[in-house]
Amino acid sequence: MSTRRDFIRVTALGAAVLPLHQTFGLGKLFENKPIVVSTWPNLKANTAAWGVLSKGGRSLDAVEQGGRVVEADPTDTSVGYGGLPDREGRVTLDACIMDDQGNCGSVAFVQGFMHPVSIARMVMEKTPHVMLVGAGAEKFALDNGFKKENLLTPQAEKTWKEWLKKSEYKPDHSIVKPNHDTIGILALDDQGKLSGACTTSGMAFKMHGRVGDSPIIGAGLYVDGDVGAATATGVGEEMIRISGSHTIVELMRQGRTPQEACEEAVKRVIKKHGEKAKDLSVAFLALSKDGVIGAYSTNNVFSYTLTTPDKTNLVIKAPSYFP
Ligand code: SD4
Repeated sequence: MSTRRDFIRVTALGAAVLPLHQTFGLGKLFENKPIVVSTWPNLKANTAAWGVLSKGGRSLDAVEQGGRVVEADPTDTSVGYGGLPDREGRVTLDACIMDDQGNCGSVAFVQGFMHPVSIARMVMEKTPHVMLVGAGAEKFALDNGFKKENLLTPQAEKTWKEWLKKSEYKPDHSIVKPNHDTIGILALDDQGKLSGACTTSGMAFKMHGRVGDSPIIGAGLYVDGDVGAATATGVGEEMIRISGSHTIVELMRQGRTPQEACEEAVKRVIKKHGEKAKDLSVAFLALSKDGVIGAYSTNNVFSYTLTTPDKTNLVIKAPSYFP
């Protein structure tokens, strides 16, 4: 059954208004490449990625560019500049990137750099490692020409000071609005190559040193060029526990559709938490190598943004376990 809540009209890019994920988004095979899909209403990210893909560029460049736009946006309080700090008032960032060949790079607990997704890409391309964290990642960034800057905006500082009055940590993604909008972005280029990236400032007011799912290959992001890709948003501890994105890609390899695979991953979270998962947002987005999309969430807060060659940009409400 269609409802108005199944999609949100997109005006920023002059998009066509098309109905429902049932007929348009989820489960449909997009034969015409390229495709880009990202978590939350992330039109800026998709537009940046599309700028690369529409010129025949690589999906790896597209997902990096998509992530960078959100990292530089001070109004997104879950990613990069303007991200809400931890409980000590420090903005600490996590990001990763992966291509269709199993190449991947990741940084976690990085402070003072606007573009962790690009540092992650450099880890992938210039080091023998997959993941650098904290001071080591920051030194690597400085050595490679990244500029150190203050990422705590006056607005984020104000929100943190307000939070300090009660100092109550609620990892409830649906209620704590500022925790939304971590970007996970998946792209399929016109050569049929898949890539993904994920970047975040993590859960607002987390403990200093906490790292979520977003920089962890297999939890917040996984790509296998022979199968598909998946990414996640929500309370990262839950995705880590089930290796969520890797689980989804493996289920797809075994023949599940991207939608079925996302639903199974969410059900594993539900199995642990039962009714409590209503207040525990965990959402997955998947794209198969053929261009089929899946999206599913524990609760009714998740939407994703889809861009395809017919110049459609849609923000689409994902189905959820709890209505
Ligand atoms: C984390 N998964 O650090 C991230 C938070 C998130 O939108 O997705 N925010 O746990």
